[in-house]
Amino acid sequence: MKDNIYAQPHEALAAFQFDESVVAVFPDMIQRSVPGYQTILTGIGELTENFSQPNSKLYDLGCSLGAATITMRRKAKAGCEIIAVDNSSAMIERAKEHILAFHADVPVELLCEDIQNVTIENASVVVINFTLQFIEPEDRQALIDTIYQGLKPGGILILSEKIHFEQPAIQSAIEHLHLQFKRANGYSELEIGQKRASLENVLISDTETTHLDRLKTAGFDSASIWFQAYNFVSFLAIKS
Ligand code: GEK
Repeated sequence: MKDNIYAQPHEALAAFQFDESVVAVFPDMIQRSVPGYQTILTGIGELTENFSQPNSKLYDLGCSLGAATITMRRKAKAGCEIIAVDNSSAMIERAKEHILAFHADVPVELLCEDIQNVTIENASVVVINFTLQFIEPEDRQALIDTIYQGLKPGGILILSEKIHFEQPAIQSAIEHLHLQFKRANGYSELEIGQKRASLENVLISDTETTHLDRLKTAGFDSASIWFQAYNFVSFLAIKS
């Protein structure tokens, strides 16, 4: 279903929420808004094949409709279990239907919960695909610390985020590329403007340096960007 949530003028723009109206159009919305989304999902599958460990847990934190869960499930090693978490009940209900539609041996537990309250244990792969950016900035380090502690040696964190750039000229040039991407995907100026206003103070981006420093502080001594499309990046951090 096509995303036209912001196609008409909204008199009072409410802060963006992952409610039923968003769930209905979510696959279309994320494909048309996030450059590289599909390639990141493919990479999550490949990294799961390489790094999942038999009889361990895989986590998809902020799972939405379960796109990353579905790609991990195809590639996970024997005896793995996936825990997929989202605090929007509308997302979790729809994710259940999506995931049940695919037959696989790897069990999936779906939790409607704040990702900050989830116990991470015996983990070989943890994915946070475009969700840390919705957590209060002062709470982000604690979450990354918890993930590091719950990972087994050799386990990985895949963290995808929208970022911003320290140099204003670079920020403006790359933001323009993203705007052109949305225009090319059929979003009008009205839609782009209203969506941006509704995400203000809801999606708070960090810089690449802030992310890498946070990963290092948590204990990861190997961490790098493995994918970037404009201002959308994915980091790979490996626990030694
Ligand atoms: C994908 N990973 O398709 N606890 C749990 N869930 C949360 C929280 C929180 N504190 N805050 C936000 N969410 C997905 C895409 S979307 C990204 C992730 C986007 C959830 C929220 O309900 C939404 O489903 C998801 O995080 C972010 O690979 O829409 O830009």
